[in-house]
Amino acid sequence: MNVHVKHVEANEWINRMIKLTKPANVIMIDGSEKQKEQLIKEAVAAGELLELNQEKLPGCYLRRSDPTDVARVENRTFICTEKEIEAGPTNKWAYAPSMNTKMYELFHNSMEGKTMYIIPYMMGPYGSPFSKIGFELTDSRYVVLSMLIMARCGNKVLEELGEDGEFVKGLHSVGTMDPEERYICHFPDEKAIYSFNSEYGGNVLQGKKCFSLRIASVIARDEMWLAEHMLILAIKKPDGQKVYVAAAFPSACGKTNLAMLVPPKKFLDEGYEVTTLGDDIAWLRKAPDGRLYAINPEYGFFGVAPGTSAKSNFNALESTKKGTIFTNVALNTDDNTVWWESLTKIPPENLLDWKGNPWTDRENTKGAHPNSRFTAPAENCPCLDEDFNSPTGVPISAIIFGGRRAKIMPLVMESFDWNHGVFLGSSMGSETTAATTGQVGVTRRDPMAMLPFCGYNMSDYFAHWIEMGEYLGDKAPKIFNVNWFRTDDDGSFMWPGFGENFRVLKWILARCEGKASGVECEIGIIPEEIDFDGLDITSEVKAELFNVDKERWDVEIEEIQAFYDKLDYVPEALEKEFEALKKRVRG
Ligand code: GTP
Ligand code: SPV
Ligand code: MN
Repeated sequence: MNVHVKHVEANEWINRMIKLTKPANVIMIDGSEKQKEQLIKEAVAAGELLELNQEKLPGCYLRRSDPTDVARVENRTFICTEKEIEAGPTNKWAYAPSMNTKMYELFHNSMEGKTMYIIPYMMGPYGSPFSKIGFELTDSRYVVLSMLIMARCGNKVLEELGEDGEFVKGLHSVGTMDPEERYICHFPDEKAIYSFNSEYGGNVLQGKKCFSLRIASVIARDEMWLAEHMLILAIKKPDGQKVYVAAAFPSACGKTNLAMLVPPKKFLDEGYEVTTLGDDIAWLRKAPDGRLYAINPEYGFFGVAPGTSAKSNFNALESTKKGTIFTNVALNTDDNTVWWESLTKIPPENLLDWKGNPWTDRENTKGAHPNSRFTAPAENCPCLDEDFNSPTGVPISAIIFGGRRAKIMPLVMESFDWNHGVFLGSSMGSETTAATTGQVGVTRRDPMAMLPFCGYNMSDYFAHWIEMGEYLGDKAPKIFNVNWFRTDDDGSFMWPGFGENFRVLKWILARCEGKASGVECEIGIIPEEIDFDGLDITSEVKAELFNVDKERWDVEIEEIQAFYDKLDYVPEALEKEFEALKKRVRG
């Protein structure tokens, strides 16, 4: 069994992987509708996908995963290098030669009797200096069909690769699904990715977190750009001018929702409009005009289903109406459609839960898994920005960091300058969510929302951010911090969030244009005034949303210190920022 690819090095590597894994059959993914239809047919026949109501949801399918395989597995995700210091204390490190041997053993004969699909994929628009190419060799049809949504795949990519282009190598096998032997391995030096015993998105759709963040962050460090866990959106002002922002929030903390936000009616009437460029990953580079430009390397949305409704995120829901794969949501057996928590206030009567059993204990169990997802083509999104496929990307005016903080962080603040903004990113905390296995709701440091995704030493990553500021000089975007998740004494969210977050974006926009005033406080610059007009919110709540509680900040400083102490080093510029914060808070 062998294949022929024009690219010499790719051809040699692919045939070596075929020899190693010994598939019974090899299929090259060409990106055609016809091939996709054939694969869907086979997947349905094999029970890997369940066909949904094709009148209501054309081209949509339901996937039920292995119940142990529902999220990213950070304790099974490795950065494999020669020296531990290259991965740093925030990553799980493995000695590259030993892990290589382990991979060789795992993948030996791993595709016996199965078909290997060769997916040539591109992260980024065609014909763009930002874009990069990878191959994923997989024995999972579900992975192929998901990759076809999430990345640009097929013959067109092979054409762009040519005979000597660069590419990232990727191998994936479903294996036995043994969670103890689950491996998500990255070899930054070889630019290689291996995923074994999982079929969950973030573990195995290798173009996503594995390539576009872990491997790309290393390339970005070397080539002086940024690969970040950020959404990209555009705000069109009533005068027609567009301003672009990028925002990094940890997993399941609101990127998809902010990216597709519908402004409150008042602002729509005034002529504001929000359009989406990306909901999870941004690659950012200095352009010839000196500004920082961003592209979204992905081609689809792998979004959190629960919480998504016509009210909370109309555009995301619309995006899932055709050509979408739903994973681990509930099935409405009356009309063969999908359901998840909050899709409707009252759940339909006849539901199978995410495991496929009648959903009877509705008090104590969930219908959909909390990390159930939709995999939807970006082109479906009603508010997709016209520059989604632009090879040059869009110029970023503001970078926003944020997380889930019940008490400490204000609704919004601006950093004093770039380095202070990098400090805010580096010291970010957030309560954990269901997007990764482990306890939910514990606060952990998640710098720049990149804790699970930075492919190299976090200290060097911080130093790289500081260096990017120097490189961009006075054309660097302004940096902000937001928090939609402040709670009152009952534990309820104080801020309505979702579309109302536009009010915060509007202040950010005005700050970028030098048109709004801010007040310097201990932790940053907070708004003197924010447009709360038409919002039912008390003055006490307004005040509380911006309250800086010195006692809590005293504890926060200790927590930041504990995190910084764990790192190999803290760049001097950040030490300085931290010292200045301590002085301002503690006097
Ligand atoms: P990943 O895909 O894991 O990276 O997640 P994400 O950052 O794109 O998060 P997403 O927008 O999918 O939101 C995750 C959860 O947060 C959903 O359950 C949302 O309903 C909820 N959420 C998003 N925005 C807001 C908000 O402004 N306020 C509140 N209270 N919840 C929000
Ligand atoms: C996240 O967890 O940040 C996601 C989903 O966007 S995953 O692709 O699994 O990483
Ligand atoms: Mn994400």
